Amino acid sequence: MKGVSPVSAVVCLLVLVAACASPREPGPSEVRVVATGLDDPYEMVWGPDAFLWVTEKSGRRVTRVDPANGRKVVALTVDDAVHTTGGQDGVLGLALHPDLLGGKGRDWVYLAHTYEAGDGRRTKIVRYTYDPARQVLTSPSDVITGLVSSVDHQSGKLRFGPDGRLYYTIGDQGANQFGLYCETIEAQTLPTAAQVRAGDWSDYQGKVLRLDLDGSVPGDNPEFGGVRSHVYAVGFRNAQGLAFAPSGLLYGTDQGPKTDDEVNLLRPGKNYGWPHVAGHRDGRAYVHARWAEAKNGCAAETFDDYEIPPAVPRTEETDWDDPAFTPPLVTFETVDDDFDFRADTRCDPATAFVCWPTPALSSLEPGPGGTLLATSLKDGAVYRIPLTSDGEKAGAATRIADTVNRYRDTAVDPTGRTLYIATDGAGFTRDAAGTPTRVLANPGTILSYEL
Ligand SMILES: [Ca+2]
Ligand SMILES: [Ca+2]
Repeated sequence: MKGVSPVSAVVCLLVLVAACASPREPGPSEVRVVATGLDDPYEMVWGPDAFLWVTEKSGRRVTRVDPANGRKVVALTVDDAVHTTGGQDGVLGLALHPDLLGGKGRDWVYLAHTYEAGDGRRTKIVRYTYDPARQVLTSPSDVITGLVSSVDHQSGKLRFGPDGRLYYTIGDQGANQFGLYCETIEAQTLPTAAQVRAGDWSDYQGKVLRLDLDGSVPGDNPEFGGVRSHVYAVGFRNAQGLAFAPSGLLYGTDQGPKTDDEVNLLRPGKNYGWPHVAGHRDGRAYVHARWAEAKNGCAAETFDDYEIPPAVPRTEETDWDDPAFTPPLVTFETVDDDFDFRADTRCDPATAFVCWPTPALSSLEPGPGGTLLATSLKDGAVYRIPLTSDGEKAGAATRIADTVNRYRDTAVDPTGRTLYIATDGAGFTRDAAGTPTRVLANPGTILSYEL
């Protein structure tokens, strides 16, 4: 377990470095191992059977875990799911119908996963029926198919809303950076009426979607540009957190490019800014470099995380405005324009992203006492975010449950006292000193922590 020495606490006070911005809470609770041997658990939900229902992204399974003893029962192997080694695709979001095991004939479980379509990889959402006698998921029925997919920024979180609709986050697919730097970010691109009529969902990336349970477009979905589609809100980069609070308000996280991870209050018809804006529209430490529009063609340019070549057009945050723009409730690690992203010499070019200040928020869960709980991939920590009583504002986050792991998702038991945390199987995180490491304390594990 990580701890904060008095010396480092004093150093934090003195220099107020970004990593110290969220004070750690004292407390007697410790992190315990519940179950091991999971292949990149991605989404974890507390079920009415008092089991944790877990998707395994690379394992291409849905596994039920008994939190009392860690026993694992495979409910489904997704034969047509595909996963790229090291990629963000695979078996992703899971949502349970509220009538599951309620004796109403609606023992339904919704699952999102990547699959091989004729013309490349896509994502679909499928409804399965749970057979409690055999403890397996059967009778797959497609809800929606043909959603975009790539190796990066899938987001892929699925929720059953209090309004009886499905909500799904779909990321910007990792466009405009790293190996995909010549792809254009389509998070602001709106589907046309002709596309909706044709069932063409190819412009849904970088959005939050809202679907009827049969996959159709709800009649009360918002219109964007005069067109009603599955799109509920636009302008996201990698929205891996999605949570309905008991109030019915919907919250989500987004991962910033190097700064400005976000917690957002999600409302229909709103624009959350990406890629024009990261965090607030404040012109701090982010400009949008449009690599695909490079003067001599994108391929003529070499991608660089820090220097934008003169031939690559750029847009400042303040160059863009939209009345629907909705700033985040909270940002994590907003830094100033002169922040040196290369200053941390503990990272090399291959691990630079680990040293950039953002925590890489990876999930969101309602916590006790009107809080939200967000996991971090780069910190192996859960951030506890207090909300105001009306849910419209949030206070400063505090860190709990620190370990050297990549935290992927959480679930809370019905008492609200025990928090379960699922960890990635591999990848980089930061150790207690903030140094990048790929030695994870508990890879592919479900941990518990008493709140
Ligand atoms: Ca945003
Ligand atoms: Ca900003």
